[in-house]
Amino acid sequence: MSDEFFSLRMRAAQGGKHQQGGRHISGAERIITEDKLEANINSLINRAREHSQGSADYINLTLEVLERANIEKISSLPITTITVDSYQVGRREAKELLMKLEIKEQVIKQAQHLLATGANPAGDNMRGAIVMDLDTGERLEPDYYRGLRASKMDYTREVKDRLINLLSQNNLNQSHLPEALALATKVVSYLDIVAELCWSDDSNYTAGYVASKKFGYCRFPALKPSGLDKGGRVFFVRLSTCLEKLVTYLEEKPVLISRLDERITSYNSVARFLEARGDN
Ligand code: PML
Ligand code: MG
Repeated sequence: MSDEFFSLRMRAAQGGKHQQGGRHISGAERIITEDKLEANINSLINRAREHSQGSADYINLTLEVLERANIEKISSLPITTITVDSYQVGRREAKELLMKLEIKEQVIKQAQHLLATGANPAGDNMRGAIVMDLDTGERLEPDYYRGLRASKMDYTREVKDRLINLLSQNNLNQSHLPEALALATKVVSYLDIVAELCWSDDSNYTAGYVASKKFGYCRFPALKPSGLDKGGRVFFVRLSTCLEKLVTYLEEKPVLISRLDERITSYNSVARFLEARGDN
């Protein structure tokens, strides 16, 4: 058996292919060795067929051998929970944190409005992320249905096991959170991406986060009301960025999280979090 790494990707939809109007159900990214392929392929198919968003009738699995020398190894972001007792407070607190990253208030409001109402032209969720100029709020993603999909990121097996242990010791979610953390870690490691705002499009999962190099992965248990399936991601970028390079990095560059940042903290407001860091 070889010790090559494979990128395994799953994208699933209901009502036909994504490009033909099928509704996006689920997506996942793995970077794994050959001995783990079969188990992961089976579990991703099951996930697409038994998803809380519905059972997929279109499942696309892509398998690609990666060149070892091309895999970038990085450390995970530290995790902070800002405890909020409603999604309204969550959105206000998330806005506060994004403003600390020098994103204009009006731009943040626009981003939150798009996620809350459905950012594609039909008023539904996009398949990938919005790319937004942090000064003007201009949307830079070429296709408002597809958006930009960060791809080819995962943890080494050892880091994934330790992360799951750490999350379980801290009573944190062990399914949505690790995948969101891997994506956010890859996304904000890009120089010109200052922050990512996300909340889940899963109707029974209300959590979301603001990720940045500066503050790490800051999660908010509520960023949307329960029962609603409107959600998605916004990457805030500097306009000076070369969009083509950014797209190539996010979609093509394999990133393996090979170091775990074990810091896990919790605060009852962004102000407290900033105060503890000496950032207020
Ligand atoms: C998703 O469901 O795709 C995004 C989940 C974001 C929040 C994860 C968490 O930190 O609990
Ligand atoms: Mg989801």
